[in-house]
Amino acid sequence: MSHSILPPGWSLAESLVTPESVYWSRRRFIRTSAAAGAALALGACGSGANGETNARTPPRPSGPLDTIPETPTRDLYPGTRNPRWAVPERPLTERIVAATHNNFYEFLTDKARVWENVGPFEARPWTIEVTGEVENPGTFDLADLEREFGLEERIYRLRCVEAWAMTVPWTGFPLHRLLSKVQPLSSGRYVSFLSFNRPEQAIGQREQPWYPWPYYEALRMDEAMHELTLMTTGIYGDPLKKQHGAPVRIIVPWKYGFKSPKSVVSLQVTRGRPPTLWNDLQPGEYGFFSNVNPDVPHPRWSQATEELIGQERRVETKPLNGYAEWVEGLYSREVLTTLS
Ligand SMILES: Nc1nc2c(c(=O)[nH]1)N[C@H]1C(S)=C(S)[C@@H](COP(=O)(O)O)O[C@H]1N2
Ligand SMILES: [Mo]
Repeated sequence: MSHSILPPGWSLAESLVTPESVYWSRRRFIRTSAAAGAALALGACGSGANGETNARTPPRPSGPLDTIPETPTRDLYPGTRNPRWAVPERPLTERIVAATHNNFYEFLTDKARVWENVGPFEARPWTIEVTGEVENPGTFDLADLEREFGLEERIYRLRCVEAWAMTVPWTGFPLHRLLSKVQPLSSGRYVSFLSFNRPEQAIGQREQPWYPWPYYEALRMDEAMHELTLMTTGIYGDPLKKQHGAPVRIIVPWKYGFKSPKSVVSLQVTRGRPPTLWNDLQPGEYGFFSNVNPDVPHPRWSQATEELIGQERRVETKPLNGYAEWVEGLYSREVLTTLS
């Protein structure tokens, strides 16, 4: 078995056959939903593949949509749609397509089958610890934060560095709400994020020990405070499915997807620039900023176009993923024109 590091683009060739893998995962879904339907007809206490909260999530989900953890804030979903953030030029990705095309290496590197492995992961209850250069550090219950800040729905483009893309309705609250609550000191110039570390619940953490778990990412303070940066707790009007990073992940829509860490357990506000996982593993391929830029190719492939997953077509990639008018002012020319 190879123990070499497999960077986000290792399976690019596979992405060329994605319509087929989507097709096969749909077949599997149709089969498993039929089985779930039969179980219901027999009076089994079904965990429906319909987005309902499950009393207990079984070790193996019955289908890709059956991975929503029991959520104490279920009544807050769907959040209020914020019409300011829409993607008028292309349709939403279908929820089953999004649920069966995931990068979540803590579970599996095969995107079509991540969902099959997330059952043992306990996504609620959940706390977020905030430490570092802040006035009010603390550990916050996610449900309390959701109630305090309220939830809104925003449709964003999602662009993976592997040159595929989706169009997704996320639910959440802006990260700046949480940061304002803890009050960063003037010495706090960056925010780093840590994902969970539970090898007993995540087969990919057990079986791929060569990745430096837990997943770690970071933003500059102005990026973290930007209105677009979303603490994301839901997708398609429901709480996040586990394969999308339940119960809370960051979404930074103008950056490549790996800058949006899933299942985040802590934030640290720091003086210096924190290390980030993919930049540490392959600095020549993945920069700290990693803003979407069609004019700067990855060293191994072009970033000029992207495949819209589930639609079997490619479109041109937009500078800063279509968010240039809101975020271009954050960056120097150097950052905007190079792999940085
Ligand atoms: N903890 C963690 N976060 C992660 C990843 C991961 O493997 N682990 N993959 C990233 C990548 S490469 C992408 S493209 C997006 C995919 O999000 P989605 O599966 O919800 O579409 O999650 C990002 N966040
Ligand atoms: Mo990605």
